[in-house]
Amino acid sequence: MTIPELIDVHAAWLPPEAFRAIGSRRVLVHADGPLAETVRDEVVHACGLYGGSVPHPVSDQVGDQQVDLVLALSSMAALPAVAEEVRGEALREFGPDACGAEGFVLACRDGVTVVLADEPAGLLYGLFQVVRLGESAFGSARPVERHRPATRRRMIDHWDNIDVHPVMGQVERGYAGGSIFWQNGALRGDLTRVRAYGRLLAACGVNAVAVNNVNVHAAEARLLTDRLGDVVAIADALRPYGIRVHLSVNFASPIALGGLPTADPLDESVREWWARTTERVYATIPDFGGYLVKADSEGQPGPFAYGRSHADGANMLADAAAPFGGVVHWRAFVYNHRQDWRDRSTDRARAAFDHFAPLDGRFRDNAILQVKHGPMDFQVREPLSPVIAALPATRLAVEFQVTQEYTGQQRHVCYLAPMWSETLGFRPWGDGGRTVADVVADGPAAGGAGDLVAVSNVGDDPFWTGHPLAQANLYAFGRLAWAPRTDPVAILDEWIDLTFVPSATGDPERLRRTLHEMMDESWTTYERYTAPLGVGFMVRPGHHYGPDVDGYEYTPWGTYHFADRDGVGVDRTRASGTGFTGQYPPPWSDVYESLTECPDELLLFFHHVPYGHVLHDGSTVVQHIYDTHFEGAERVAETRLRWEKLAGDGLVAPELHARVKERLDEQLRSAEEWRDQVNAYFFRKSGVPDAHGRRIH
Ligand code: GCW
Repeated sequence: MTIPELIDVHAAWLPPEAFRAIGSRRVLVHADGPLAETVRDEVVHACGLYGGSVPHPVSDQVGDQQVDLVLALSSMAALPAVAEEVRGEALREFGPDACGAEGFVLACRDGVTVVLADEPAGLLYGLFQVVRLGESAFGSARPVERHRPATRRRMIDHWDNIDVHPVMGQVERGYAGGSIFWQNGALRGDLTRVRAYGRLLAACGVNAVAVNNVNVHAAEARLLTDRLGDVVAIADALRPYGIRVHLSVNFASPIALGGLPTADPLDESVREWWARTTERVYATIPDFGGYLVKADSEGQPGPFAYGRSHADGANMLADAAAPFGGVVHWRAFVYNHRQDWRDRSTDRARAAFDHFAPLDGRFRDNAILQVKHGPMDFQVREPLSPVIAALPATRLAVEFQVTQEYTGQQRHVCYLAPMWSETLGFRPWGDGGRTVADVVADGPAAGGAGDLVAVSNVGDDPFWTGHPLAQANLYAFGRLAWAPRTDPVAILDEWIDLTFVPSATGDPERLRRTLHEMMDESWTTYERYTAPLGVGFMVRPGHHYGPDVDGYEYTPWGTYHFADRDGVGVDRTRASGTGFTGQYPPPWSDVYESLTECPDELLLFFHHVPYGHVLHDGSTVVQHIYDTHFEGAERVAETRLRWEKLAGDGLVAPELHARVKERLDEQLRSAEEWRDQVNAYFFRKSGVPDAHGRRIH
């Protein structure tokens, strides 16, 4: 295999220079299997660039070979002496199953760096860990450390269509151009970019990709049957980097593709159709990952049409996939999107729990309930979805959105890892209880580890993600899915060190400092100038970019803020509201219920309060809105100036500098528009002037 190299496409976090430390050394790769070939090819490629060498492991001489880096399977009969020592120590310290299917141990002693893994996938991840460490992987002694992913599947879901959809475009909620898989209604002829993508994903730990949109339109439905060849080709391109391919399927496929009169999950002919179809998929792609399903949601077909439950629907597909080791990711994003805004008893936030909590224990082992991290829809601030704490006997996947649908659409800088990290560290059962990361990692009492999933932000844009700094979100998702407790600031450091530092001339410290200043708090900056205190939305309907405070207020979508002349917010209490707070276990059911205990940042998610309500910091709600909106826009102006100062210093490539600058200009324009619309709106509603007398229109 040749290492995928692209012209005119940004190298993201794998520029050739990131391999300098490895490529200038003597490296022994001692392993068999297809992924081991990838490791070898990577090392050979790097050494070709930087003058290192890759001696062949000749088994009876392996022990004597003089090398700087050993990448070996721990099962190999003969290892160099230091690697033998590391193997022995790892065994003593971590036991026989030290690494599992994807982990590795890393050590450096006597000047030799050693990576050992039980399976080739572990070696691949170990190699990329050495890339991350760069020079610091070599030379000085490093005790044996073990790295194992916390989650079974670290998955990216593409919302790509084959065709360009009249409203949504080719990539639904995509802000980085067209699909990297399809063009002009067909699979792209050259999949080098897909291979390069797989390589980037492996380098941050991702091991699964769903290739098509969960809203499965007519052409895309056929990927399951007569267009399966497209999926085969994508799987072939991603396989060398340890990535399995999954497919979004349409629940009504037996009707649309199979010509059956029904898609009833309990109908024998329907079950038979799925069984046969799935058998064919696995005969063609033996390592196929499984199905992803959005059913009875936003117009997609599902089991409700037949009076069946979501467990019936998911289990039918799970049964079809089970003989081949496949899984079904069944989305919990089910709610009534045709609600009457006048109906105050329906609360969209409640929907997923109401639908799925009663089904706990009824899902097959290979059916995984995929839950958006918040109860609404990827807003800049939401509480945790109570579903995550409500199904102890069901396998869960938590879904994040790397694509910045509601967080600036890759025109705004918004580093999302701090938000995800907060979610993963949240303790649904209170202090001393398990975290979300624990729930995902350990799985239900009965099953194995769960999954972390995110919606992709990648397209055919030369910078992959439209906004070059949005690459950090994809990288950070992978790293958090591997190790959920990692500090997002440390992840950003890694990303900067890989993406920019190796090729920067000048003072990399300055670059690092500037990027941290621009990105570390960009999420809360975005929150400051958009919808306040957890209330959400206030975006333009349809495309969801830019402010429109009442845009969704009288729509059927269930996303309201209820602002009037006296106050704002959604009463979700048990005492007087929709009762949503009761979906949480204690202590949160009480904390959120209580007006005094509810955290400020979620106040308007749970309560309707007067504008004069005093927050914990002593400010009133309306003054808080003014202050944060002025401050948010100011912060964006500062961010923009910081970036301008980096121009022309050789710290970042001129094209990249120009692209980020153009986006920052737009971010500032948009942030000011948000500030002015939101402030004007609340000033006009409340009549309360700004305590600091600033200009409100
Ligand atoms: O956030 C909403 C988006 C839809 C999306 C849906 C979902 C794929 O606006 O575009 O559809 O969520 O998650 O299914």
